[in-house]
Amino acid sequence: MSLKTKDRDVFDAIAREKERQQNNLEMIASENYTSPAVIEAMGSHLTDKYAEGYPGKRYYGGCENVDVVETLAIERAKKIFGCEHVNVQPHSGTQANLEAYLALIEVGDTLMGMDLSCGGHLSHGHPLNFSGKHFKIVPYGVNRETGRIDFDEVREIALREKPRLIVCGASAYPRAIDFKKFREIADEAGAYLVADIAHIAGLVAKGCHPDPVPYCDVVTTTTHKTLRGPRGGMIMCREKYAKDIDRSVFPGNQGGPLMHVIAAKAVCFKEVLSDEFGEYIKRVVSNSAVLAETLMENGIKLVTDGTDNHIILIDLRPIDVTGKDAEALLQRSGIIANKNTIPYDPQKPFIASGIRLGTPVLTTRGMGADEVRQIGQFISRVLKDRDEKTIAEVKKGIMSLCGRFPVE
Ligand code: DSN
Repeated sequence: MSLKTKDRDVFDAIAREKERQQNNLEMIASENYTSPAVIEAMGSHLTDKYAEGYPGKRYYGGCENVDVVETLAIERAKKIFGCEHVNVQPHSGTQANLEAYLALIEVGDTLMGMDLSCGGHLSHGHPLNFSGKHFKIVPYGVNRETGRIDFDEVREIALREKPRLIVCGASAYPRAIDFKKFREIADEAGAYLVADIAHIAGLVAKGCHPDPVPYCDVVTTTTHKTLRGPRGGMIMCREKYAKDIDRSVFPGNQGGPLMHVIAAKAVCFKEVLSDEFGEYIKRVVSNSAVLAETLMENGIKLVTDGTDNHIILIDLRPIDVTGKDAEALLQRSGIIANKNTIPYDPQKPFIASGIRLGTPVLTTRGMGADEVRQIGQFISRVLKDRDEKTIAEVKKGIMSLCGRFPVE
């Protein structure tokens, strides 16, 4: 029986979500629209299968087909990132981080990560997250004036606190991350180095961001952001950590892997290996640069005064509007974004003084520099004017753009 016949409520909510995606500009930097092939793999019978263990070494019978998809995912990921070992089973990026930490260090050890309010991630040491509860956290931030990572400060903290593990990577940092510098500091401090490339994985895959693999003991990522795959995580590491990583994932922190998601990861990785994806990701970055330039030309202040990647972080304080209000104004105009703290934000995270924007979805829809310039002008008008006439005009313009770029 079809979903439509069996459960009209869920069917309708899914249909409305598709319409919402079509009729709005999705600019949340961590989101993307997957291909029909990725969605087909995710919605397959592989969801039915228990497959605890790894290809060829399972605790259940009947794993011959899931072994094929997991092996494909692993081999393709290795080819993309040039890494020695890959585990494609983590259910999420946070889980991948937990598994990476516990493969290398013990509960109670000192872990150094970027403060969430400066662009880091909950799983890099936030007090309410497992990372902050189970490890002694030493945070590092960014320079107050430049908004950029200050390596002198990172080094000073690392040498003083001697963390056993440093995690680098961010979820709201618009600049390139210098993994080589982090490696030098980790070596001086005697720490393991883990890079969380959840946001920039697609850029790393195609050489549009410095490569962490040569410098890090372990690299974690999600697969659903710039990689444009299914919602999930992945861990890459040097061969010498392979057994510890695999044990930390299963049986350490997970049971049965989500084989339908792993199949979709394999499909995503095949897409990433294509030249077409290379063109896509270059355009994500060039669109982000055009958007940053347009916003700044229109008097909008950006943290770090620009971007090197797919992320733009607006500092709203000079135009005297909060992140919460800006998010609502943009949503009424047909632009979906998220309020975000800016470094050393005077506001609480639920109000925030920033808006984070990203170009992955616009680019997936086929938009280029001309459209992004127009969108930058729309955003600037909404944020500065904040009146009904502007919102109505911009909404009309956005609807017309959305009509020209249908979602696959
Ligand atoms: N929530 C994700 C983001 O928006 O960046 C990180 O997990």
